[in-house]
Parts: sequence; C-alpha cells; structure tokens
Amino acid sequence: MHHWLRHISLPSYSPDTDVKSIEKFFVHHVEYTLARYRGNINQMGAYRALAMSVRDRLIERWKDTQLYFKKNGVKRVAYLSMEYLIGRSLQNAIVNLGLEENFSAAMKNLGYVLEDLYEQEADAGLGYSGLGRLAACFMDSMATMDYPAWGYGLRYKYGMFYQKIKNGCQFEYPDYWLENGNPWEVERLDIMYPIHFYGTCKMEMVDGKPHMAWYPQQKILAVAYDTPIPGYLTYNTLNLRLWSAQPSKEFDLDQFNSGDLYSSLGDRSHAERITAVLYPNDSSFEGKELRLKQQYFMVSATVQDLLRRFRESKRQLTDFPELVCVQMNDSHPTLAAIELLRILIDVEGMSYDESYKVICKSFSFTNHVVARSNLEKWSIELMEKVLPRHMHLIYEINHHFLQQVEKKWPNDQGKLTHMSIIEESPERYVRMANLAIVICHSVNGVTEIHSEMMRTEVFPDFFKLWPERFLSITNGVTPRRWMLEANREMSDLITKWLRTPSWTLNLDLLSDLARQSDVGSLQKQWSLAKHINKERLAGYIEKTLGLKVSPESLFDVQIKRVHQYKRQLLNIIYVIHRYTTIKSMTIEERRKVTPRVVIFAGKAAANYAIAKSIIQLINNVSVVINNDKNIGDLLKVVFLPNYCVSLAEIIIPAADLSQHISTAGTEACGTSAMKFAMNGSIILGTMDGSIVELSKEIGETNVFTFGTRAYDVPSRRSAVRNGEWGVDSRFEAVLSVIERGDFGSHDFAPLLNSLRYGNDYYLLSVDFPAYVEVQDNIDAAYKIPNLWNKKSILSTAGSGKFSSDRSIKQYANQIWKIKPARRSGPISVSAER
Ligand code: CBF
Repeated sequence: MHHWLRHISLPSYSPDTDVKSIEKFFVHHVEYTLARYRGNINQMGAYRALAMSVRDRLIERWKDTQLYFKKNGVKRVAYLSMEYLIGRSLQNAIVNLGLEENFSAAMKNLGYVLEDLYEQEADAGLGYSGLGRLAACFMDSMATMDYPAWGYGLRYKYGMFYQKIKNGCQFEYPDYWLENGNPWEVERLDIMYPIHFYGTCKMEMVDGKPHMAWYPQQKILAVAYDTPIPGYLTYNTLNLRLWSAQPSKEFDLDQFNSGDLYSSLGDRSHAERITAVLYPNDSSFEGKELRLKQQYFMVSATVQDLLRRFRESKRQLTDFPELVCVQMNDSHPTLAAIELLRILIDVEGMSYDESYKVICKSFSFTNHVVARSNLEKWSIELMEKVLPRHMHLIYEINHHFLQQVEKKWPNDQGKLTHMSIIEESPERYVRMANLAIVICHSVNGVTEIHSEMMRTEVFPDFFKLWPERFLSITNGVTPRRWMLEANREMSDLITKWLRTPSWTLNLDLLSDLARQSDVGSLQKQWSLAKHINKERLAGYIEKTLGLKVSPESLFDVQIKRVHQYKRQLLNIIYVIHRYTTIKSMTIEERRKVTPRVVIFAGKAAANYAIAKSIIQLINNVSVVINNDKNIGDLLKVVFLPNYCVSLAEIIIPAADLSQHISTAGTEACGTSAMKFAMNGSIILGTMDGSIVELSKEIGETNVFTFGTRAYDVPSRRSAVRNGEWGVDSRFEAVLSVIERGDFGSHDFAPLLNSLRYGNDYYLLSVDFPAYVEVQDNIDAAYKIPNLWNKKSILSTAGSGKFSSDRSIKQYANQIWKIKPARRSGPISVSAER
C-alpha cells in the first residue's frame, strides 16, 4: 500500500446512485471513456457508456467484498468450471443493485429507453451446455447469499458458434462475442502465471532423497480477467476470474533475436489458441489435445492463484483445506487436484501422504453425466505427452487406491479392472470420473433420480466402498434472472398477491400462491400477464422469421440442445401426425381443435449429423405447415435460430406448455424445466431428471407425464432390438410420409433408419402412443381456462424448491462447510483501502 494515496479522496467520482449522478457518469463515459461527442452517440455507444456507469458502482463493492473476506480470514470456495453461460450482464447488474428505477429515469432524461439499451449487449460466449448455465446461476446465488466464493474458468474469445438456418439447414459461424468490447471485465496484467506443457521427467537425488523432476518444453502465460458478480440487494459482489492465454516473453524473444520474427508471431497465435474457442460438451472432444491443454491451463492457473492467496495467510500448507475448498463442475477440472499435489510434493517438498490428505480434504466433485459411456476419459499416450509428471502422480494415486480395493474385495480382478483409474483395454485411458471420486471427499449427483443412478448403475462399487462420499443435491436456477428480469409482468403480480417482494430471496414463499389458485381475479391477471409475454414473443417471431402467429393459440415450447436423447424428433413426428390428422378432419371437427404454435430452438454440435438432420426436418416441416392455407392458425411450427440465454428469456415467460421428453434415465437434471415451471408454463415430460421432483412439488395431476419409466427402459430396449415391440401404425405412417418426400428432398434416410430395424435406442416408437394420448389431454385441458390457469399458477407455486439459492445452501452446509460473510456496506476509504 502506498501510504501517500490514503488521504486522496475521490469526491467527483464517488459512485452515487441518484438519477442526476447516473446522468453525469453516463456523460462522463461518453466523453472520456468512449471519446465521443455527446450529440453523436448511437445505441451501442450509449449501451457501453451505461455499462461503464454501472460497472463503476460494482467496482467499489467488489473490492470491498474481497477485502472483507481477507480481513476476516474466512474459508472460501473456489468454483471451477470450463463453462459459464452468463448471458447478458447489464440488466442483471442494475436489478441486483436495486437501481432499475433510477437508471431507467436517467436514461429517459437523456433520451434513451433502458430496455432498448439492454438489447445492445451480446450474450457472453463462455458456455454452451446445462452445466455452464448452472455455474452462472450458482455464481448469482453465492453472491446473493453472501457466501465467500470465487468462480474460475476460461475467457474464450469465440463462443459456442452462432447458428444460422439456411434452407432448413444449420450453419455454424464463429461467435465473436467480444466484437464490441466487454465492459464488464477488468484485465489484470499484474496477475499472470506460467503454465507448462510437454517435456520429460527425470528421477534425481535432492538432499540424498529421490525426487522426480519435470523439465517442461512449453511455457504459456495465463492472464487474469476479472468480472464482478453482484449479489441481489446485498453489498457483497463476487469475482469471476477467467484466464486468457498469452505467449511467454522468453519464448518470443529467443526467436526474435534469431531474426525469425514471423515464427515468433506464429508462436504467439499458437499460444493464444488455447483460449480461442469453447469445445462443445456433447460432441466427442476426447483425444483433442487442445481441449486437454485448455483444462490444464485453467486448473494450473487457478491452483497457483489459490496458493498465492493462501500464502498471504502465513499458515502452513497442511491448513489449506481450512481456508479453501474447491468444487469441480464435472470431471473437467480434475487435474486441479493433481496440479496441487504436484506443487505440494515437487515444489514445496511435502510428502506424498501429507499432500494427498490436503487434496482429499479440499476437493469435491459434481457429476453431470448419466451414461457410463459418456464419462470423460483421456488417452494415456496423450496425457504422457502433454503432462508427463501428472501422469506419474495419477499412476501413484491409482496404485494406492487399488490397494484399498484389494483390501475390501480380495482377489477380485473384476473389481480392480472396473474401478481402476486406468482403463487398460482396448486402449489405455485415464478415467477422469474415477480419478475424481478417488481424490475428492464428496461427489454429488444433480437430481434425486440421477444420484440414485450414480449409486446403483454408474458407480455402484465406489458407492459400496465409500457410501458416505455420495450426496445428492438437486440443481436450481436463479429466480432473479429467470423471473424478476425475464418476466416483469408476472413478478409484479406475484409480489402483489403474496403482499411481499421477498419471494425473490426466499422462493419457498411462492407456495402461498397455491392457496389462491382458484381466485378468479388472480387467474384473470395471471393469464393477462402470460398473454402480454406471448405477444412479445409473437413480435419476436415475426421480426425474426416474418411469420405471424396468434397469441390466442397454445404456445408449446421445446428449447434445448438438439440431441437424440432429448427427443425433439419425437415432438416433430407428433407434429406431423397432428398435421395429417387435422387435414383429414371435417370443418366441424376442426372447430374443436386447440390451435397451437409449436416452438423449437436449439443448437446441434457441428459434427453431430443426426442432430443436424433433426433441425433440418423441423424446419422443412415448418415450411410445409406454415404455408398450408388450409390449416391457417390451427397449427404453426417455429424454429428460432441461435438459441442462447437472452432468447430463452423471451421464450420461457411466453410458454403455455413446455416439453422435457428425454428417454427416462438419460437426462441428469434438465434445469430448463425449473425455469418454465417458475414462469407458469405447464410441464409435459417424461419421468426423468428434474421432472420427477417437479411433479412431486407441483402435484402429479398438474403436470402431464407419460412414457416408459427408467426401470422399464432396459427390457423395452431389448424388445425393440429384437423386433418384439409392435410399432404403432400412426408412428409408421409419419415415417412413411417423411420418406415419401412430403417434407423436402433432403436425405432423411439415416434419421429414419435410427428409428427402424431395432435401432430405436431412445424408444420413440415405444413412447409414441402415450405421447399422443397425453397431447389429447393437454388439448382438452387448454379449452377450460380456469383449469388451465390454475395448473399454471400451481406450477409456479410448486417451484420454490428449485431456486439455486437452495442448492447453494446445501453445498455450503453439506460439502463446503462455509458460512455467509456479509459485508454491510462501504467502510471509509482512508480506513481500509
Ligand atoms: O447439471 C446441469 C446440466 O448438465 C448437463 O447439461 C451436462 O452438461 N451434462 C446435463 O446434460 C443436464 O441434464 C443437466 O441439467
């Protein structure tokens, strides 16, 4: 600390929050940050100036929060995730600061509409899958509940592709989300760590003792980029630290001095490639050297950062678990534990046993995978090449672990083969989930059904060995983003009917809506709010696709990654069946049809041909149906391109019905169902993942469930495989019209073959009759508005459990053993900073 800085106060820059001050800061940023004239600022410029003004208000809180944690010596959690699917930040920051009214008024005075400026922001391209969105919700909850936490990840330059649809086909374009800059991040050139790769290991004698030394071949620098994560209505503001790759200077200089400038520039871009793109979670990235390097890059920088901060406490390294706990979001960051082990042994000179105890006490692991075949593994050949010293340590861990297995199950070769961290044949791999279970003190699943499958099907032997390690913590989502920000109409209504706004911090309060669910005036206002949201979505559909849809129709939504197990294909097959059925109806019969708009959105991994073919089919079907004058508003099909967080924020509040129809036993959780339920959308689902718990909370009669239960899946699969399952004629009829070319000349043969000849692994043909039946029940229910509205209110009333605040409280109490540390507000500048 430079003491002479202490007495300098910053009166003109104190981030006041009244309307006049906001206006001044906005203009200040227009002039001095953007270097623009006041009279010449477009919407994007105004967004940037506004974002800077908001950031000013976060920065003081953010720094103070860190100082507060440090001064109080609190134990902190480090949340490690390869993805953070944050979406936009501006509205979230303003709402969490409780300043939306003031900002709105200030912008109005200056001639802007706040909501229009929200629209300027690009979604952060830092995630793709459910676990990435979960990480973002968890950051919000940890901040809101004042838990001392840090998020760690990677700052990818390109997000998980921009999706365009041309002639029904998905095209992937780079998503350069940083194009207009990122006002939320602070580059920390003072926080930089070297990360090493490749090279060789040699056994050497140090002080008369054998010591394994690693001579790496490549060195790349990890530079920190920090993003403040504001809690809702608390002064506490957390940090999300993302690492970006840079070449090390020495590396450049060598070649530069030898006159080879162009190669040195080549190496620069080579180094930067590490954090250039995000790998999709659902296509196979196994064997991709760059992905392994990304993982190690993230965890090595993080571990070095954790150790640097720990050292400031001046405590012994054996006390590390008393101040730090590390939560791994899936097995992707598992090398963090090995990196810590390496540093403790090789750099700090601690014994293996002592070091191993430290990592076991510090680390915990959340598994998001259901099928064993999808568990992460890395080829040993690659690991030995990229991280030779870490591979030695993994062998050593495995050696000790297998001794424990042998002790528990003497002479049981099967157990040793199954449980080993190393898969020996047909090729040699490191099984990352096995490694994670061995080195962590706790491992949890993400719903009750998923955790049960982990205990009985995925890791049964590990469960027998260490039953106390296995926990179940059901995921949750943040009600701030998914209700308060995305659905203002309904949020205001809830506050009015509950007579308190505090449901946003205690979602269990929603249950009181159940008591009032029959009240006519609530029902009326509720459906009006839904209608307004449907109009907004209808406007978006018209703007994006030039298609008019009627908000009077039932909005039926399925938005998620496109994947065979999620069964968008079942949905579109049913749509075709519905279409052909309507076409064969008399005018009289048609009057009884419930008009529907079936809305899809989702990306398919670029190399996942069948998923891309499903997108093609949905789009081709939409062209035929939407242009059929004979059908009119009775049925419309919409595929909204480029599914992302900000699009979900428009779609979810407008859904009457949402579909979560994965084959039972394939979806670990499926958190989107929670968002839909909170927003009063009725659930149509299979008894899988979160639907099992949602239907318990909402009431089985208020959700529409159907299909094969998880325990019947294996026998039905084998019946299908052996041709013993009689296929429904309506299902076969749909396949025939696709085959005949009624929905375009695209080659759908591989898609159709995936459902025929015993190949129907995901049981679409098996579940089709029940699906048709449940759809009929939905049509009937929608025709009775008070019944439908009641179900809708009860969906929201029953979703209190699914707040990520509840999940985080469970993590904090059951795994991390940390307590909230709430800083009440700023403390005078000279006293502390
Ligand atoms: O637990 C969060 C989500 O994670 C996944 O998306 C994943 O990335 N493995 C699962 O597929 C989801 O079921 C789950 O909701």
